[in-house]
Amino acid sequence: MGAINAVTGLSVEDGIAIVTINYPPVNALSHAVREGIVNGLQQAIADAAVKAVVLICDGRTFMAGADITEFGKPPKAPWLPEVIEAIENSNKPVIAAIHGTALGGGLEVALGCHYRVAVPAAKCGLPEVHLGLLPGAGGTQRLPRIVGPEKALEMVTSGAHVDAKTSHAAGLIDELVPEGQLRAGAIAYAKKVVAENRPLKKVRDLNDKVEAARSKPEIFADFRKANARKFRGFLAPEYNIRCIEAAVNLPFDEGIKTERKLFQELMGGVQSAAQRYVFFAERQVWKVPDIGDDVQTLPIAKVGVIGAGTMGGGIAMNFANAGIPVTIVETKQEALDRGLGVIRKNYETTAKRGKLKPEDVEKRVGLLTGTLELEKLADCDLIIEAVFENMAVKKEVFGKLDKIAKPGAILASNTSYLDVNEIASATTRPEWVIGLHFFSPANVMRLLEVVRGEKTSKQVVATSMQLAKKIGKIAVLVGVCHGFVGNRMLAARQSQAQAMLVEGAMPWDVDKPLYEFGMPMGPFAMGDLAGLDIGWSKETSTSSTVREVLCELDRRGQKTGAGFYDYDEQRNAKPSPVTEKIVKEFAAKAGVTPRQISEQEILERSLYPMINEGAKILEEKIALRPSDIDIVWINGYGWPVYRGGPMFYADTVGLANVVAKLKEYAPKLGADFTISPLLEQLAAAGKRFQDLK
Ligand code: 3H9
Repeated sequence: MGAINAVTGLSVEDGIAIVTINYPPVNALSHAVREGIVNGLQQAIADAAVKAVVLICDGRTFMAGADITEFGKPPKAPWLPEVIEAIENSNKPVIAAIHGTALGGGLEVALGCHYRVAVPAAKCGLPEVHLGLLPGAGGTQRLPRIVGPEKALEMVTSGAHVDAKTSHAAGLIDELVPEGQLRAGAIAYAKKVVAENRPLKKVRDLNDKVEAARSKPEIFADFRKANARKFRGFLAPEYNIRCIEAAVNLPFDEGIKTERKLFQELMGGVQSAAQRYVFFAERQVWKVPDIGDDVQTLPIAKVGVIGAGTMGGGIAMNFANAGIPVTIVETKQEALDRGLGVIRKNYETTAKRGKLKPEDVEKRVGLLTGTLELEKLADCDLIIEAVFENMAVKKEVFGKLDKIAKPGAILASNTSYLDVNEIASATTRPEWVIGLHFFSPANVMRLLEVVRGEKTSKQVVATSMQLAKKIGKIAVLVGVCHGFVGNRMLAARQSQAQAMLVEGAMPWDVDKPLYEFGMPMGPFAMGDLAGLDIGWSKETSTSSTVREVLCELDRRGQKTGAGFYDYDEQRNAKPSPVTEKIVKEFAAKAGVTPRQISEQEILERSLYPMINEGAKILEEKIALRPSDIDIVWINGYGWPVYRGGPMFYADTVGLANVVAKLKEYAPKLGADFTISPLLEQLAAAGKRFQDLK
């Protein structure tokens, strides 16, 4: 095979030119790849012996998209749309040979080809929306011309990877070739195209499906309406929809102009910058600087979970879902039966929704064994304690586990606040102890804080991170402090929410700007959802906070139909006159004249103290990087991904602005409030959190 450039090869077999891209890991369409395709194609066209061209990739996948690392840098010709134009205008048929994932710009290249073949395991998709973008190399104009506007709308706004069989049925793939025989299959297909003298099929000229939709504007109106909740706050889905609309209503070249304009607008905006940052942050989070590939992970073939409550049950489900047997321990038969019953019901509900096969319900439930004896955990490779959040109780459990667990077993606590070092001190093997902080509901939430104790061994950390990946979590490695990363920052926000109540804001006044900022709900609505009585008891209640008084009135949140808000049967929230009265009484008791607090102040006092706490977390090396903190907030608390997480958001506000506001609000931020020196230093130097390396 001749070399076109460092990443592209060209060979000719029996009149078929094969342009091969080899740019690991994912054959992203970097400058060299684009150049290689164009030059390879030109040589093939110039060679009179060549009758058709196959475009194929080495390695694990077909091109997985534009090279995201080049975004934001000055563009270098040939630009991707030019590459695709060159392919489409080739006077010899070009056939894309797809394996792995043809994504984004990769699928757009394939759509520029005259024909597409793929192996059955291949997938196609336009996932640009996840980067806050739209397919900017003709994808929004060509896709609906093949699959129709309805399916195209779904694909570009969901970014879904569509399997080869479905793609074939939709016309996106012309022929499936046997697994492992892509090259030979593609060459054979190319020969067939030549032998049958098939036309140079240009997708841009296929107008039937878009024309048929031209008189049906309701397609778009209905789609927008049906997805309004899902798309709330995001720009990219709407921009993608507008492009498909343009494909339907405008000639191809005009549609392309619309696509280009909207693509550039998104690319220059803060949402896409945030989402691209998150893309890399999600991959960075797995990298632990002092743990290299030389650290061997341990096999985890059997897991023990102590506690069959909401948390323990959810945790156990994660492992059963991954095919790992779990032994669940409870202290009372009734609690054990209840816990196992809830798990079964959860699986059955999922099956009823069509998301799980009935036989899989039995398979997963079959992997769970309940017991009342802690000794039954003796053969587990990992034991996760999910008992009451109390240090004495946890230490007692770990003391017992130390005697029961086999040597080499990982002993994990699901504590959400407590000192993992102290818990470990109850054992004779602190190097085997780690925190695995799942978020509720544990079988649903993606985040796992992996809490590394002072003595936790590297092997235990590496195994926990690997296991997290296996059970579909995104793991963030954190150090020991009260509340770790997520809950420690949450506490900073909650204390301001409480303070603003006393100053004159109602719960709904505080919640509104946070919801509009993009959070799933504000702090008071969140309290109502979780239950206001967590950690509250009638016997010890002293009416000293609004929450306590609400609980005393049996307003314990959504589950009792009332909390900070009143709820109707459908659990719709309404501001409550009862709560309003209580809040006003508290303000009066504190001698405060209630004032109107602006939405801007509410937002700043909710978010900036969190950012300050995040900076302290970095100073104390509790988190490895600012982007890890952002991953915690996006995946554990629903921080809007288009704002990139609290630390990224702070960078967009400007750290000097954050510091100035914190100083202005300082008298209201509580007696213990101090500004993080790191935050002040960065602000003074005109730097961002992203500049920390
Ligand atoms: C686009 O195409 C725009 C066009 O429409 C218009 C242009 C004008 N670029 O995820 P992994 C890296 S936008 C650069 O761990 P997996 C990734 O950072 C693009 N780098 O592997 C990682 O690096 P490291 C539309 C990329 O097997 C390594 O590759 N396309 C790119 O779990 C391995 O990645 C997409 O959005 C890229 N495009 O999953 C697809 N992609 O090892 C984005 C990956 O240093 N990619 N890297 O951490 C994916 O969804 C997954 O990477 C993929 C493989 C499914 C392909």
